[in-house]
Amino acid sequence: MSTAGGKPKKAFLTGITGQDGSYLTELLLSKGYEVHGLIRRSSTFSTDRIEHIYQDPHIQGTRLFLHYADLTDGHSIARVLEQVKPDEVYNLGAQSHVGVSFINPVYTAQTVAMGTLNVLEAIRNSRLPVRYYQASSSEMYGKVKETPQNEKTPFHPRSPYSCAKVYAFWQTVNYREAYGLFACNGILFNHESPRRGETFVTRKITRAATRIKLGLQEKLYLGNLDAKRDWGFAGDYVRAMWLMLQQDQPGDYVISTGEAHSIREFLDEVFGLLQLDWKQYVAQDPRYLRPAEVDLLLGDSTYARTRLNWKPEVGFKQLVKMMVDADMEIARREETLKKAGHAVRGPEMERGAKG
Ligand code: NAP
Ligand code: G4F
Repeated sequence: MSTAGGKPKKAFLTGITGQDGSYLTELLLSKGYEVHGLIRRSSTFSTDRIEHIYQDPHIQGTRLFLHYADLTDGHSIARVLEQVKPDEVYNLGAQSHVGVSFINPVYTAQTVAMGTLNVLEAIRNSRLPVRYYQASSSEMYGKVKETPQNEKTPFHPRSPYSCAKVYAFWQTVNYREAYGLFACNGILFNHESPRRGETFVTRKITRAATRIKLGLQEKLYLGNLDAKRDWGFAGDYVRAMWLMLQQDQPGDYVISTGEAHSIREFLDEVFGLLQLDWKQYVAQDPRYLRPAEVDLLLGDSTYARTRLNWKPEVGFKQLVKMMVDADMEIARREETLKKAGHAVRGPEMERGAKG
């Protein structure tokens, strides 16, 4: 069990309701932590990804606590921090969709850049001996200067999202250098899972392909199919976050698989598992093209593998199968509802929004 002064360690997470927040919560609870998470007020529940943990009678109200606050409201962050007095803070909250950041650049900067500064300031003013993790991104490499990308590769951000992440990266380094904060940047390459948001390309594809297989959807509309990404499994990546905060010294680490695939290859793999030819179902919609694209991301995580003794456990084909299997279960449930005469909402309903 992870303890501080004989008591269970306390972690505070922003973004607990997101993909990574849910996996990190499971990991921290398995290590004996008391976990505190920030949630935003919304008119519908946003806690689907952590509902199974929250409802566990051994955890609810004793080891997992949720607090209303918002990254754009520094006072709310400071209040929660003073109340919780955590040992570790994981700043995962963000408007994390690159495509949407071109539509809402100011809000994206408010959550990603100013939100990070709000968390760092709250920590500094609290004078608590906190260890801090910043969710930095491979998107910062953008128009890449070298391949593969490592901790020394210069950044060239290509979207409002990645410009804001570069700001947050350097503020994290600055608080380490200026105030001696134990602050780490995890420069994480794309990581996916059955809990991935449905408007990111991998999940959009696995949701659509499984629905197409069952006759619930006819077409899948996508943008640029030539981009390549280094896709890993989110469950592996949250382990790296935790490991960074357990070291003697803070640092910045690239976390990646070291293998890149194009969107076309991802489509081949997904539709192949379902014995379908994706070319019959996929069409291009210019609304999903971005004003500036990131063509290739491929990470070199040698430093993390040696210093943290970290490596990914789940490979590309295994990840795709995991996502297809999980989405096939959802599609089957939708099929049953449809047969019973209920309206089912598929990702196609979201075509009005960019994804
Ligand atoms: P995600 O699923 O989109 O989750 C984002 C989280 O941020 C959600 O919990 C969301 O809350 C919260 N959030 C958004 N705006 C907020 C605000 N104004 N105040 C407080 N919370 C807010 O993202 P993810 O994939 O788990 O990624 C976690 C972090 O890692 C993000 O910072 C992302 O930018 C970064 N990252 C992700 C990847 C990746 O491939 N997944 C790679 C590199 C870096 P609601 O549920 O209420 O919307
Ligand atoms: O799945 P994506 O939206 O992920 P993207 O832009 O790489 O960003 C994700 O990974 C980053 C780490 O590198 C994170 F920091 C960030 O928060 C997020 O989690 O798009 C991947 C690629 C892009 O090249 C995009 O243009 O897929 C292409 N794509 C093609 N059609 C599409 C679509 N992306 C989306 N979302 N929707 C499409 O229809």
